[in-house]
Amino acid sequence: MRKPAILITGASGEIGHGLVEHFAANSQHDVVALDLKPLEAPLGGRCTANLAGDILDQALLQRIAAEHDIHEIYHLAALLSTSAERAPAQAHQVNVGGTLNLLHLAHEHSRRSGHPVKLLFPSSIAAYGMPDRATKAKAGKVKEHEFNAPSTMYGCNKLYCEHLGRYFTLHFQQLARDRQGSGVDFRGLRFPGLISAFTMPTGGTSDYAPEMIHAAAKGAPYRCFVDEEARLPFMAMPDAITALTKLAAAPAGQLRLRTYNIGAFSVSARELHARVVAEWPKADVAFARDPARGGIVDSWPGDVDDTAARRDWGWQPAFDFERAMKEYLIPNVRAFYAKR
Ligand code: AKB
Repeated sequence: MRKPAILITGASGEIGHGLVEHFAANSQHDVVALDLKPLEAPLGGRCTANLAGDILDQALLQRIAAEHDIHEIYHLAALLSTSAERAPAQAHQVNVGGTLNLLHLAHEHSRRSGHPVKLLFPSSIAAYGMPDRATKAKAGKVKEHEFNAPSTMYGCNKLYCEHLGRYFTLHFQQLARDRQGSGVDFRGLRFPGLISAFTMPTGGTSDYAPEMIHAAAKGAPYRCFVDEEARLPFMAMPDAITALTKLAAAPAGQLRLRTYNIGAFSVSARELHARVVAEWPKADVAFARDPARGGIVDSWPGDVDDTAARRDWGWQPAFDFERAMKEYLIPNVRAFYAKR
């Protein structure tokens, strides 16, 4: 009997680092990491397989499914919002084509192995499209079904993939005479902007928050591309890992949605800046709004309503803004740069 395996795509990214560490410490499953470049040591060494390759490479995906008994897929590989806006065709290929490949892999593997395959999908607040700042301010915490007209390629990709996942789980091949279902159990989360103490995001638009904190800790100047009034929901990375693993463990019968909002705290760039300066009084931050990237931030909600996640699978963030700064970000970011 082969051991059950967890496949993590985009394993070298921010969430991937946290997930690999989590599974290496807490899971008996094999961990198969896949990214364009392999995970660096020592994290790569903690995986059963540490593979370099592309989610658009069908032959590679088939080989992975043949060599490992995959029970869960954490499909993290994606081009984030700023990168996707700069290369929309490539973003569609990677974000949509890649997700479709993973859904097919999950389906084929379930058919061959006889057990369901869970596909955990990080969607995003980018799936929303707020028409203007006034509406955003008035809307407050948005629910999953509201304002679903994103204005970015990345947001369109994420929203469509949520629907693909729902289709595979509930309606796959609905016209087939001997309809058997796909065997795919898709579970999505709309993440807010994520902030890690140990890694820096690349290619996103919520990146100004981690960039400001890390720049202050390094003593580097930071030119912030949103204005002080810009507001987004954010989450500390440990809560993002908790959310993914908790949603994966939830009994299927309890899940009334296929994709859930999850919230932790909502802050404006002004509030973030004030907290950064309170910790690093010499922080050199200048606000110079880039109309395009600032406009994307304005099109995302200022906060999310995560009642459904709390009700269905007990979502509860551990870190509000103050706790995230005081207990997670400040000490870890300080220690990180002290070593360099
Ligand atoms: C991005 O900025 O693109 C991501 C996201 C909000 O999904 N961090």
